[in-house]
Amino acid sequence: MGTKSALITGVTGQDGGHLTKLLLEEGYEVFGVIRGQSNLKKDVFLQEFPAVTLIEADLLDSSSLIRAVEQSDPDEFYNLAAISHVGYSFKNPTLTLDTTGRGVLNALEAIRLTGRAEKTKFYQASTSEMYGGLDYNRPGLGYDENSLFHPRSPYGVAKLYGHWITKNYRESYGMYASCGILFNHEGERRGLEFVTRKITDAVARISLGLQDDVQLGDLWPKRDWGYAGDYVRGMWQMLQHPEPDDFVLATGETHSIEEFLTLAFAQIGIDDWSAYVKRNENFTRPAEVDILLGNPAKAEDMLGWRREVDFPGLVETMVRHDVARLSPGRSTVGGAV
Ligand code: NAP
Ligand code: G4F
Repeated sequence: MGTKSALITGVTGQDGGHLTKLLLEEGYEVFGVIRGQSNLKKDVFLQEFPAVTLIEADLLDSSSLIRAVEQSDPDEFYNLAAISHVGYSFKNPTLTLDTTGRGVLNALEAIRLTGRAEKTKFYQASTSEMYGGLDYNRPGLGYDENSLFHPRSPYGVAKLYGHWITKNYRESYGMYASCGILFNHEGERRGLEFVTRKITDAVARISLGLQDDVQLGDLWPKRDWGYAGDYVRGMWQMLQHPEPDDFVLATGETHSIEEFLTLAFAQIGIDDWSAYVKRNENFTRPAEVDILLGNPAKAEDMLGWRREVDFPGLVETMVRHDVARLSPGRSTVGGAV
């Protein structure tokens, strides 16, 4: 078989960077959807991944997605693009619905309307935010592919639409369309607006005397936090499976933000971090997801997926990366900020 081609939306995001690296290593011809008009963003991306062909398109613009599919003629289409910040989704719910929800339909239609329903395998980036983490709906072994959904944000509700429209296109048109229900995954490419990276960036700055403290919202919520590099391997494994299906990727452990803070500050020799963390109501949400814990047994059994990085290893990697990045005379690693 000749070289496989892949089209990635959200290629400039955290997972887009990790997945691009993986697919290039696997010998794919990679095409990435880039939106907006920023030459800087394109240049930064192409500096790290010169072999990738970037196509200007937007999830909100169906015709641009059709053009992207025609140009790339992909064997695999990874739909990673979204408004992905939960807090932002409360402030911009309509844009979130259009992008994170209807955008998935636009992507599926671009495949179907260009006559590629039998050729192109589709991956949808579903999320553990669809479960909601409430007391009444918390299976002891963690959420799996059959658990109840109770989304708690405009983001979660929009993702639930994307999840079901993907399953619907699988059932209606026989498309190879799979959903990865991924629990939180982090790392050196994580956006600075998400809590883990906000903390490791601040801890690095505090250790270097560049910042005095960090302002955060609620510290009690718990998340099942893994490493993004492990999770994009799982996405790819899903599309190599003989049949389309849905899979949870998670670590099977849950930790509070307080625990993350303790490990992160310990990296710079601070045991009591209370003086460095200030509460700011602006970072709380109208509805919170209390506890997320995932059960990845199906992906482990059927795909042979394993996560390699554990929770302490994740925190250590992120703090070390940010200290190195911010230290005088040191440059950034790859495309990660
Ligand atoms: P991310 O870093 O926020 O990246 C989101 C990407 O979407 C960016 O490249 C962004 O482009 C692009 N995008 C936003 N609106 C767009 C539009 N209208 N048209 C085209 N592209 C658009 O997200 P991530 O952490 O890599 O996550 C990847 C996907 O997995 C997302 O769908 C997210 O919701 C989902 N997910 C993430 C996690 C997690 O823990 N990371 C867990 C479960 C599911 P710009 O660079 O132009 O802004
Ligand atoms: O880092 P977060 O913004 O991630 P969240 O809301 O769990 O969502 C992430 O994971 C989802 C998978 O479950 C993805 F689908 C989604 O796209 C995204 O990648 O917030 C984590 C927790 C929340 O409980 C939040 O309320 O941290 C709490 N938090 C406390 N202070 C904060 C802050 N979150 C952010 N972003 N910033 C704060 O200052």
